Amino acid sequence: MTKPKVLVARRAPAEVLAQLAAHFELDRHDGESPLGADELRARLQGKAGAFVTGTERIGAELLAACPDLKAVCTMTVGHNHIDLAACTARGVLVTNTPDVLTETTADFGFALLMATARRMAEGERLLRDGGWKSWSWDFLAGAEVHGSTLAILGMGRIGQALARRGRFGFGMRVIYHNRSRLPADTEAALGARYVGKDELLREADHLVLVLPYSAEAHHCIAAAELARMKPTATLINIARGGIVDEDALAAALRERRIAAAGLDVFEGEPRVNPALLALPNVVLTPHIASATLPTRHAMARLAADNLVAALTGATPPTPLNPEVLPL
Ligand code: 8YV
Repeated sequence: MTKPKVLVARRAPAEVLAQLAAHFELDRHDGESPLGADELRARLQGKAGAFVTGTERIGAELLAACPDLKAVCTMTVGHNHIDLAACTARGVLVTNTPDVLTETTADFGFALLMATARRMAEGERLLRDGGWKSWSWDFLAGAEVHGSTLAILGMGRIGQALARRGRFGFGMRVIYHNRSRLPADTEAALGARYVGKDELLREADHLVLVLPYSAEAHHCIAAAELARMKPTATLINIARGGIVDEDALAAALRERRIAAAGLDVFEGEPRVNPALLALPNVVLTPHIASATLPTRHAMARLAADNLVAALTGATPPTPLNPEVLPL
């Protein structure tokens, strides 16, 4: 029996490639840069499945040009790079990788918050540049983390993992805003209080963005929202770059209308807005919130498990549009 053909669009761990190769005929793109749109379309011809990451855009036009495609399994929890409605309309299954990266991503979110509030990157740069000459009472003095107000926009799995760290690790007051309010017992267990978006912005000492990206979330933190924040506040984004209007953020940081920002995601990544690069009070990291080896292995395994299940008639563990099943 011939094996179904599958495109593995980015490098993946060896054990995951071996698992996929046991079931499928693989076409692997092992280059360090993602395939361009035309090349992706060409390589998907005749493929029943695709193992992708956040760098592959799967839109309606591409789907129309790849009629054999039955399953797109992404090694990410966020899936704004995939047109889910278009996939569903064509009966193409989409899966993502929730849960396995929650704690790791929350760890990084907290690390970025700490580094930003306590000016760690600025201090490190200054020291390496030979700028550490002496001591003074306000030398690199930052914002307090323990006992301050942690404001979380987007209270899904990662938001809740951040809330636990803030509440129980650092004795923070936790407030959140989300499309839907959590059940009362979940709020109580997290020690988190639901507030409107305005109150969230006004009360935040540290505002962390962990909401999924959508048309509605595009630039939902822009000049008007930044103007509501305290001048001492920090803003952390570990969700998607497009949620923040980067020009408005750069202006607010430059004019010290907010104190600092920590960004792991960018609107045009891997390009970074030059206005942000020019500022001292922003910590910039290259989209690495889920980047530990155990977590990246778990993400790749889950994406592969989904693909194998989808194309062998089994039930995929984490489908986004299970209504298209069976394929
Ligand atoms: C990915 C992420 O590593 O899962 C997500 O949604 O943002 C990260 O964990 C990133 O998208 C690269 O593919």
